[in-house]
Amino acid sequence: MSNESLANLLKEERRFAPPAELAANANVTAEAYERAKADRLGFWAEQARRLSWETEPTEALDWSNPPFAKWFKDGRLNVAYNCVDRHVEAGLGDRVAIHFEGEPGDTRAITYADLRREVSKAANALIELGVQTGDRVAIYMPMIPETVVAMLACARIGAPHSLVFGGFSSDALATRIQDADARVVITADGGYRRGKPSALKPAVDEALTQPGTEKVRNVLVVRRTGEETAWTEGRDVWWHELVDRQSEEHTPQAFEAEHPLFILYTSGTTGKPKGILHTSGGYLTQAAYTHHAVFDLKPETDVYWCTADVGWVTGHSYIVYGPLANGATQVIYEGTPDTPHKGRWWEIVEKYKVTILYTAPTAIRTCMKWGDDIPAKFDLSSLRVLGSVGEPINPEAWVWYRHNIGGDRTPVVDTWWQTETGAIMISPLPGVTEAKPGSAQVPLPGISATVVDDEANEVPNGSGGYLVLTEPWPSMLRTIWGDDQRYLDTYWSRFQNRYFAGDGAKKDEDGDIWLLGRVDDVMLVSGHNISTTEVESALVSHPKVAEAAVVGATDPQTTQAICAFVILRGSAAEDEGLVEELRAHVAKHLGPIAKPKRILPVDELPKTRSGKIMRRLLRDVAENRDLGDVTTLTDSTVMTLIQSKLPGAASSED
Ligand code: 6R9
Repeated sequence: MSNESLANLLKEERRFAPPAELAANANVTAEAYERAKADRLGFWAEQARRLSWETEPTEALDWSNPPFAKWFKDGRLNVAYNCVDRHVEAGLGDRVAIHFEGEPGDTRAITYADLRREVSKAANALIELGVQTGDRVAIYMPMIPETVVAMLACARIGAPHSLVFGGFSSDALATRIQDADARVVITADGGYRRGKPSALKPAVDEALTQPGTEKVRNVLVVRRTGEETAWTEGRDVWWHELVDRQSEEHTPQAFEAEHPLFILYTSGTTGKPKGILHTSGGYLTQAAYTHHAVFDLKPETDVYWCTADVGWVTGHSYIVYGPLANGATQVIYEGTPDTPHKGRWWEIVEKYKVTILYTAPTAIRTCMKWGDDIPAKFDLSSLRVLGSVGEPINPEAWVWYRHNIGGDRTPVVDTWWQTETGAIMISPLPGVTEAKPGSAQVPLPGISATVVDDEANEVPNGSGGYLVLTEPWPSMLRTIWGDDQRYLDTYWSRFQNRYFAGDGAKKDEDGDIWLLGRVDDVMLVSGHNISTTEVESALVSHPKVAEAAVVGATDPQTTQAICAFVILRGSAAEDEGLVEELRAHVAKHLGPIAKPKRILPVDELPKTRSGKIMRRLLRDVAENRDLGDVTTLTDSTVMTLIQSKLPGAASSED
């Protein structure tokens, strides 16, 4: 699409009605909001019946000791049975659960019957290693089917897993092993990334030399790359030697609905990472319901693909637990989107006839930067629903996604949620909501959220403030592992009886919710609160800008001064005139107060491995401070490059 027509689309402030056919056959219709409003707990009790319980729960919520929730507490179920066995028992054993696409081009189709065999064998293997119900298992793996099998095997025997993203360092892994007090680590020799094997096992070996990890008895190692791997006799065990010889029979035992399912660490802004604890029945209920409702999943015909890494919460809820509980067929891809060429994702969509795609704004903006001609070479006509998660999606990227990937046919669902919420909370419904590019819009049926001011008063339409969740929800975190007080302090102390999400938000004139980024990212400029997201969105709406990151730098005159880092689109030249043009463009969009004081064109932005911009580091640069911890960056050389571009800095070639 030409930049001009994109600008026109946006200017009209277009609304996108659901496609008629999708609306007519939608899994969830507008009536669900009414039903949930009339009887919220009854609504969730009804959703819990999507699952197969050994003992049906008689009560939805026990909130007698807030904010420590118990959902479906007298119900008993096995999560892995719900994700695997029950589909085989229903005669769907031949349905493909996972189409695996390795980065080098190797493929595997794994049916639900295959999955049951593999998960049963892995569960038997863990038992042979002495793993007992309640023991924690750390999983440090690439994006391969064994990762899903390992997670389900843990769930099957009631051993909570703790996934550590494969891109994390050995230090990050060691901290998480210590905090969760894990007994076994499941890993691989490595995986494929950017066309090469990338080792994982050495980081595990290194982590296990650190104090506090002594209780790890075994390391179970999947052979993926076949590269030479150091071996500790007696501790290390090959997956293919141990798992392959196990019995294919394993009878799943039911656990209480509140039995811990997993711990997943999220890096707080400061201090040690928080181990977010999720339990079984409520989590699976909401993961399954939201996957059914938000993506309109028709398990008989859809091919679903979530591009997240399984090491993030999106991978837990929307690769493993939600889709498999719903009996979906999905694609799992191991590698990077540009290997061996920048059209790899679109080639995969064409090959598997993917119908539902769920990805992140950072990936969409990268594809915009690479150019419209790349997806245009592939047949993407199978797609019918597109999803976005992880960050606010700016209207330009939203419209680009719908047009260039969705062929102007598909709804785009912008889904707001967090590791802590466990599942999607605020999102349009593809067959119901008239979509507004850039807005997550409305809480899902059964979810209560609003925006409040500093004094906890709900703000009127047209105003901004803090996003809060006003009622407990089934997939909510239960606590921070081993630290109930930190759970109370972090989420429940800012506003009484309300969960504070840490995000800024505004309500528009219709009451629809727009996310404005983390509140730590709101800038104070001459007495005005200005959201980094809004300035970034204004910058990206300029035809020459592909990506932008904005921070507030301490300033003697204005408290904070707006400092912007921009990546230019392919051919745009970097000169004095351009910086002035961009400053004027922001002033025109948001008013002169939001005009950035400095704009710095850069080649890359520092991002966490899940694609979120690390504004803390950019603030350090903008304030000429030494950089703190950069270990969670995808590419730590990015910061050196950015610093070398600062006026007065020595060139990195010197
Ligand atoms: C699922 C996930 C949570 C934070 C969250 C918010 C941001 C996620 C968003 C979004 C605007 C969306 N976020 N989805 N912001 N619109 N659709 O990303 O979990 O890694 O824990 O991050 O991500 O700031 O508070 P997590």
